[in-house]
Amino acid sequence: MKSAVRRMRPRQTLITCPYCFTRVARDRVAFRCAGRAGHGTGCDPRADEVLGRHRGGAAPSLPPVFSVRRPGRRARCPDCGRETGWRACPECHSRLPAEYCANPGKIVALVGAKGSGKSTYIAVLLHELMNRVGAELDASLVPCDDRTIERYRQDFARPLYGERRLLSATRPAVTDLRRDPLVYLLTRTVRGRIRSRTESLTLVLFDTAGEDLRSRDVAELHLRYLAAADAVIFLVDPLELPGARAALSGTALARSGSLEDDPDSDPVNVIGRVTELLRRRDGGRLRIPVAVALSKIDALRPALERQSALHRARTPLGALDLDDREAVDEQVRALMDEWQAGMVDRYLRQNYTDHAFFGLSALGTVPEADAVGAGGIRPYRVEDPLLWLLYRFKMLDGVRR
Ligand SMILES: Nc1nc2c(ncn2[C@@H]2O[C@H](COP(=O)(O)OP(=O)(O)OP(=O)(O)O)[C@@H](O)[C@H]2O)c(=O)[nH]1
Ligand SMILES: [Zn+2]
Ligand SMILES: [Zn+2]
Repeated sequence: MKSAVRRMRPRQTLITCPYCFTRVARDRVAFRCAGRAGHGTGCDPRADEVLGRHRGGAAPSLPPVFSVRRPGRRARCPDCGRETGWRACPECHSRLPAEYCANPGKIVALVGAKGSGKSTYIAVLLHELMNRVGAELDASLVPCDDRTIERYRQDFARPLYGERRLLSATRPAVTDLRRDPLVYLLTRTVRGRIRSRTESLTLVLFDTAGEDLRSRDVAELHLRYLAAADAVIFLVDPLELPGARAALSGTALARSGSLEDDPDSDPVNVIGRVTELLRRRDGGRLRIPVAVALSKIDALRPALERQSALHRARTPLGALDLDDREAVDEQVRALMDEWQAGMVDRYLRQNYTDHAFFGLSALGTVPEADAVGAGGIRPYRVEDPLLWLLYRFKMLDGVRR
């Protein structure tokens, strides 16, 4: 009897708010009154201090948030009696999208040192998921809220794809008023032998700069973000690995090592800090999959051997090509060794049960002064870490050729 009860209350009864990363029990999900919209008889908007505090700006003016005893898809406002389907996080009052509540999915955290290419990577990855890779995987990528739509357009798509300008440096999140993460739901129909099922991955992209994670003054939000993560992608800029500089020439060499004396740009420091924070929730080796991706691999390609897996394009199979995956992993590991960065691998092996190496380029070529190269944006293997994670989460098949 007991076990039956337990089976009926799976872990799914907790939803992680993708904005403040608080774990919320399903029966604590709050609602926001629909207000007067198109009706004329709802509650008046008022300053929502809770939401304002969370976002770090002025309190927005919105109808009130309320809780009910047994929250379903809709609830009646106790003040005005009007029905609403607008669900909200009880902690931060952010809207919880219906599709997210139905299928909370996995949270993927993206972390990288200063200048490692996070913003550019996010912009290009999202663009690829909406276009080429989305089509290949038969997956849809849906932004979960209006701020995500707006931020993507304004901060990422317009400058990079519209104006072909390189993205400017992100300010540390602590001082950033627009510290809302970008929240997307990546949904795939996975064909099973008996029936198909829909699986979702919540991509919560919160461009965490390495300096946000210095152990003493870590912001509460970053802690919760990492504590909620089901997977981590570390972006490592190979141009900041001292050993890799020998392989560079021309513009790439001129652009490398610019942050040499800045400990925040050291990938090993960033990986160490994140691991320390993750340890606060788990002892022993950490079980979440970790993808370590060398960004800006374009700068190194001239120096790589011709037969290197990093010269090949991935064949679009709609599945993870396991042979290709192993070849790239091996190649990047070997490169790291050659660059005296082999300790990254050893450190990860000691601390995580599952990690893999990747090499990618968001831009495809070394950029000119502050513009995208003449050939435009030609991303290379940007989707690889995500495909691997989808495979790990059983949302994508693995094939051998
Ligand atoms: N060669 C090459 N350079 C890149 C690539 N992506 C980004 N860069 C360069 O790296 C610089 C930093 O990129 P950002 O995307 O701003 O890096 P970030 O990690 O968001 O930086 P912070 O916001 O300072 O933490 C850019 O100005 C580009 O010049 C790439 O794919 N190839
Ligand atoms: Zn919240
Ligand atoms: Zn009301």
